[in-house]
Amino acid sequence: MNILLVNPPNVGRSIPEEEYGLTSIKRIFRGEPLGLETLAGNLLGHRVEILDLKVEPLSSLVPRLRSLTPDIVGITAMTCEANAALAIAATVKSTLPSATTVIGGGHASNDPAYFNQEQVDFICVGLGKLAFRELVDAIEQGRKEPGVPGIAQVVPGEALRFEPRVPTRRDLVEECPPRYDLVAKYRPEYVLSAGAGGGFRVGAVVSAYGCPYQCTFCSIENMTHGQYLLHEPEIVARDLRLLGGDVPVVRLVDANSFAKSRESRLLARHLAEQGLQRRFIADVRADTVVRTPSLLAEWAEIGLGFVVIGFESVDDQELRSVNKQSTVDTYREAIRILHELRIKIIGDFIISPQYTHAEFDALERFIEQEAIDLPIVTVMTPLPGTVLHRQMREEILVHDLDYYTLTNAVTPLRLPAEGFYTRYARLMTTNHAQAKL
Ligand code: B12
Ligand code: SF4
Repeated sequence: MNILLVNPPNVGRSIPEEEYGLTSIKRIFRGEPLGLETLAGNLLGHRVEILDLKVEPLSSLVPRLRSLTPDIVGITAMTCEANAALAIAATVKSTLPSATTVIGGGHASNDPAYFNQEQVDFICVGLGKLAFRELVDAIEQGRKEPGVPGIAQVVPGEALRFEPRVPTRRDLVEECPPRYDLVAKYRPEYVLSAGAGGGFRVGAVVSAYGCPYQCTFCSIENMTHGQYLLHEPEIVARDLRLLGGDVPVVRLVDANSFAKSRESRLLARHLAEQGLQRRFIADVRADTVVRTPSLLAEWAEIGLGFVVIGFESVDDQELRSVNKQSTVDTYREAIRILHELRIKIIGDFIISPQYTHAEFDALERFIEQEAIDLPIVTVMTPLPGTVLHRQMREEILVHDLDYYTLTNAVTPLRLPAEGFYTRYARLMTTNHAQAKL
């Protein structure tokens, strides 16, 4: 069968970018759609193409549909891309009415019912590498009701029913690598760039899926039913080799890298033995750094150059309220260790729409005093499917998912909108201009 996998455009509304002069966010990270490359890896025997609409114009969709005439079109989507994914599915149906449309990814895994609409045929809830393959096989065999765990069949107007899929190592189908070759022509566009530091080509590799923690705002838990699944070191090494030596920076796109210290040490040693040093970026918790500084040191030796740390807040009470299971003291210690190891820090912070000038001041002070190399500040957003969403449901003022780019207040502000967004835009613009990566 012919299968087209589509990455939606870089969409979404952003009030600080549209109205308050913020321009730096979308420039910093551009990345490959590894989820789609991963699905493609387990579709041997089919003709598979990837259309990355974050690189190509949206107008390329219809010509590509006409030239490939796919039997199945798979679309990935985060929450802010949910409406874009629905629009793409509608275009597929109007261009090729017989094609089957499947939506998967972050939003589908957290709020599958959102896609229970007529232009969609199936929704993949959670990891899709094995589930999608099983669905494709069922479609090829002409089964009307595929009954694949983790795949919901759309019935508009009725409640969505499907058997959940709790993933195991089997779902990783480790023997089939991601199809990096399918995005080879886009590779020069996948860059990390910030401030005075210039840009680097960046590639993506997974070493772990899911996360053992449950921060209330985070949508990762539903991707894996709370499981934390690791790839074998040989698999990570294979994927690094396939990605190629001409991609100097590799982002481990795990939600939480190094959460199992023994396994992470074995991985570092295996990569060192194989001569697979790269400039790595990894998302690491601050308490992991404090608990196992020697692990970070081993990774620094094989090239760990940047860590992304979800600090979220610089106030212990706020950290407790989102179940972060960490403290500001731990943050300061982690930062000290990382500075000593010369590992650069990309710090994720979440500001609450309830912030006043005092909280903005405290955050600015922390970022400056602790010399965070690149702060990324987002606005607390109750993403559908998360605990935070259940807690704040009644307070949500903006329901249009186009605004769920994490840069807008979708719940009430305490400061006047102009004051809030002006400070937010200033915080990001100043820090990004000074960033050196
Ligand atoms: C790399 C990345 C990006 C990249 C590229 C992503 C891309 N598709 O092109 C870039 C830098 C562009 C990006 C941008 C943003 N991102 Co981002 N990103 C990630 C990150 C770190 C890794 C994603 C990844 O590659 N995972 C590895 C692959 C293998 O897994 P996967 O994509 O989940 O795919 C599997 C399943 O989901 C499923 N699946 C996925 N798609 C499909 C499709 C079908 C048909 C099927 C059957 C199955 C399926 O099967 C796959 C294989 O098992 C995640 C965090 C994380 N660790 O997940 C955040 C994450 C996805 N991003 C997030 C956010 C918020 C954003 C931004 C809004 C940030 C911002 N404020 O600018 C923007 C939005 C872009 C836009 N449209 O404007 C959130 C999404 C939360 C949500 N529910 O919406 C995440 C979860 C991080 C977080 N903070 O919580 N991002
Ligand atoms: S925010 Fe980070 S530590 Fe918390 S649940 Fe999500 S991935 Fe895990």
